[in-house]
Amino acid sequence: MIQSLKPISRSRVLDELDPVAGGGLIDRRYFLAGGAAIAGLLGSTSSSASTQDVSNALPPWMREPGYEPEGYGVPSPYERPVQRSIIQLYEDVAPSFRISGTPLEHLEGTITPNGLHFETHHSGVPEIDPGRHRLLIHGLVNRPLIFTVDDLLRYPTVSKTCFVECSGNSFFNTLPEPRQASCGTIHGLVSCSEWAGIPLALLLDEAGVDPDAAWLVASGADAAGYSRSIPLSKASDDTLLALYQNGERIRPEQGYPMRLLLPGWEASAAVKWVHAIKLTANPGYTRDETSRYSDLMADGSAHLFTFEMGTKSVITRPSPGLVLGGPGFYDISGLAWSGRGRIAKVEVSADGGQSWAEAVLQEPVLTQSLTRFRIPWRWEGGPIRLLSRAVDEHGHGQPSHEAWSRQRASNTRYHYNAIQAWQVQNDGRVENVYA
Ligand SMILES: Nc1nc2c(c(=O)[nH]1)N[C@H]1C(S)=C(S)[C@@H](COP(=O)(O)O)O[C@H]1N2
Ligand SMILES: [Mo]
Repeated sequence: MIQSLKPISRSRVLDELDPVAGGGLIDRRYFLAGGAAIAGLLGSTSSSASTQDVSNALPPWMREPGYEPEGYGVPSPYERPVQRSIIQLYEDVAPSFRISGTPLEHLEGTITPNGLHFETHHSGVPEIDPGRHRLLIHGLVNRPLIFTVDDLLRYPTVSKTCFVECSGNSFFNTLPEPRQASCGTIHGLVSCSEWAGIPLALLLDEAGVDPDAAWLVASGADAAGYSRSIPLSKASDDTLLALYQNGERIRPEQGYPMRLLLPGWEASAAVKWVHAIKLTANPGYTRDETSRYSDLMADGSAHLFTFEMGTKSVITRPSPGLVLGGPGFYDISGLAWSGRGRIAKVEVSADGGQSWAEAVLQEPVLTQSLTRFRIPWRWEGGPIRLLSRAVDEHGHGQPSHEAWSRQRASNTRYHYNAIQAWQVQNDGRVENVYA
């Protein structure tokens, strides 16, 4: 779906605003000023109404009672076009492998609706009967344990808001030429939810971890038997056995009835439908972590177990999938995140990187979570290049596309976190470019 963005046309208030950087960026403090200024600005978008318009045009929903509510709601039918973009990657070798990106360009705020969470399935979505699902903890432990779902639901629960990002997110940008696709297709293998579940440390403690154990191998109950090795240090730190996603039990696509959640680490290691956790002295070097998810570098080396996700940002509005409906005022809006902590600063450029202005970060800025940034902008029409760059609280920023590509082998596609540039065309269309 390509959606047209309507600008706010000129007004006295807008014309008085001072630019802070090239290409029409306006001081972010404008958003912070709130109240009067915003009201003046909105006044200029709506057309003036008369009492006659209002009474003549009574729509049907104002004349008769509406439909009966249902026990579980769905979005308005008018929002049906807002969908994940589903891609089949390996048609020949793995026909049930699917990825689907969150349609970032159509969403606001930082929490991903459950029905639009991105997905990666190596062999489809298993239909698990929770009554028959078991979690086994074994290997280098004092006493192997088996849990039912009901057992686990009685444990003390904690919740954590964090992003989940596939290490293959943005892989289109590792191709020699920039692919033209929607923002969500390119960058949507990232989502953010409030997860709740049991600290894995609690269950490991109950099993009694042998001092020789330094890793665990977690396996899923899908037909792929998807398995990944995780260092014990992470498993006994902030790893969750997640049972809930944004308040409700985890969706089948996200791992119902339970999955691992590794805040800040690549989602690929967060085993869904987890049913076995084996404590080991060494990594398992499973198929799923050797055939994929290792980083090939330009010097010929391969980096395994590069779990932490880098600092990243992307402007979601405007972005490909949206079209600017003419010159005027827009609010540039985007997402920034870092696997290492909080986002400290996001800067935006509207002149291809010659000048930059600081965006507003929407509170609360949570660690290892999507952070919304915004900056007001006046588009005069004509081609313009928009970029964003984020820095986290530890000073980690984003490389240029060129710098990222220089370090990596030409056929690698994981952990891409370079600065994204969007080219706004004369006609308001937005294209993916490398800068
Ligand atoms: N059992 C199992 N776990 C899995 C996968 C899978 O195919 N099977 N895919 C992994 C990959 S590659 C990613 S990116 C995340 C995706 O999580 P999501 O589908 O909830 O977004 O799950 C991971 N855990
Ligand atoms: Mo992934």
